[in-house]
Amino acid sequence: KVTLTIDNIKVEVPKDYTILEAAKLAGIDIPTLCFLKGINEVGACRVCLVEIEGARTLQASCVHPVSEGMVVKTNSKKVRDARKSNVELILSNHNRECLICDRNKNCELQSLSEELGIREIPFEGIKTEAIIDDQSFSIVRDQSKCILCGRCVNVCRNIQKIGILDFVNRGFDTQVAPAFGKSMADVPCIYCGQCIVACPVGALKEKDDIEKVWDAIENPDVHVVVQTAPAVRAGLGECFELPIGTRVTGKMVAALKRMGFDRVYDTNFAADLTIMEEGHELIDRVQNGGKLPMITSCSPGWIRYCEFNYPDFLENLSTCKSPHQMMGAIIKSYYAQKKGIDPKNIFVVSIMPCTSKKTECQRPEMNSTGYRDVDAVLTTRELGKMIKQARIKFLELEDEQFDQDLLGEYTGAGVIFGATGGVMEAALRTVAEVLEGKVFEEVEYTAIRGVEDIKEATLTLGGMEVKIAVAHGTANAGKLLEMVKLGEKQYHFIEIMGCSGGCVTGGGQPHVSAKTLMNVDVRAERAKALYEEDRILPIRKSHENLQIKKLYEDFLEKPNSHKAHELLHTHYKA
Ligand code: HC1
Ligand code: SF4
Repeated sequence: KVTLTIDNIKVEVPKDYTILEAAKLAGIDIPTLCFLKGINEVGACRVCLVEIEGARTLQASCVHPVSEGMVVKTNSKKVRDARKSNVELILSNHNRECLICDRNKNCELQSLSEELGIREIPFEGIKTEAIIDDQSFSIVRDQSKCILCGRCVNVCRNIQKIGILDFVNRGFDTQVAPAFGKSMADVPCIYCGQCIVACPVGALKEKDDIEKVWDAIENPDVHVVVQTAPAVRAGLGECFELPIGTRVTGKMVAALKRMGFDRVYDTNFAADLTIMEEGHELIDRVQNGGKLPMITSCSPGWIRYCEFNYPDFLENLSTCKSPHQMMGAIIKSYYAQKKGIDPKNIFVVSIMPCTSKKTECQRPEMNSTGYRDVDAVLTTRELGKMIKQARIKFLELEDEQFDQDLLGEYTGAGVIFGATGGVMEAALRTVAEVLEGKVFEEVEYTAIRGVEDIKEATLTLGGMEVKIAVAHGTANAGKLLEMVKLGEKQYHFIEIMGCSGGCVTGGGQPHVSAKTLMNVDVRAERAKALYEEDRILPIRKSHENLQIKKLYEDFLEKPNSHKAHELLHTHYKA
């Protein structure tokens, strides 16, 4: 430990701390901009400057280590002036159309310039060319708003181990972009959106599909069915200033009904359906010598990662489509039939915590009824905006229930899909009972919960040892697959999600400021909301969902039937 003095406060901290960390411990707030805990600690923006007694120049506190007896000032005139000039410099080459920016009132640069009292920009100069790349279905990049902080670069390179975005050119022409001037549509980007979540400003955002959905709602000839992903309920409240991890299922449903959707369903129903299909697929592969390990296929970011980087494992992927695509296919077949609605007049909207799903729903194979399974995907953030556009007082809404008929029931197993380990746990709840032929009281598989990088367990099911593993974030996925490839590890079943933490921290979830991220593990907080909902639901196993049973009886026959394959399964090709 070392002792130092910051703004006249003595503080004792571990000796590997930075000044920024020490200040935080002493309750002193130093502003930051490029800093993102554990992801981007590079001291590039020089906003977190502090004065150290005896040092000739001001130092970036996010990278400067503490030392014994150090005396630091975080708020001297010299510090304040330098900080202000640095932010003014950034602003001098920034597209300052804040009023019409996607991040208006939710921008770290905007808040910072307000806090620092910036009222004019002394050095007006030439601005970076406004290159807007909106070619992909998922992500829009606006160069004129980029502040070169490097947060997206490092999240993509180090957390996802993909490296799509990088600094290109030099000096004033420096940009953050894919290499060789390519569009994000033409590189092996998996559209996970983690770069969007990391961006402090409006340089990266999702492709906006809001108007398309308002138009469908407005059209009297179109029957608009909306479904919400498990993780949305754990994030949406943050758009309305509720604490991270507040579960807002009932208010979300109430809002969707007021917005004018004809039907409001939960993707959880289809998560239960996925478990029926995927669980039986696993049993079949294990018993009949199919390709193992079987790997989950619900995360489209992970699927793209596999297609680009591990094509040898494509046969290991479960052939199941992701739950929301299954839901779309069932809505345009079974539901359409039962309700007597022509599927050509049905428009399915998925509200997802994910930006990759915007691309997934456009994949050519996702149209097993002859119509798109899903017509539009909106992120949690976009739903938050629509609720505000509709001037709905979200916080005052009384809880309402999802529509109950046909596809309205869901179990706890479906809800936990949204957290890393959840799909695996949900599958085990069903597979264990099918293989053992008895009912288990205990349904919680805690070994595979939590945010550890790679989780493993060995279970005895039906007299057989079953080895399972769970990885989240593509860097961990790559690590796990390398071990499998080298024969160092053997498993029967693997769950992989493209984003660290699983869907709860998907690229479409509300932005959390770098300041908040210093104190909270958002992955764990949001996951709690899902485990809480699981615990209070009367049914917690997918195979006990009565409407799923009915769907098989009336329509699909049995898991992995010919019809189920036609509608709910696919094949991924390199
Ligand atoms: Fe997910 Fe899934 S859990 S992929 O994370 O399998 O997005 O929430 O909807 O489809 O159910 C996302 C979440 C989501 C699907 C389900
Ligand atoms: Fe990288 Fe994901 Fe962003 Fe693509 S979407 S650039 S893979 S972080």
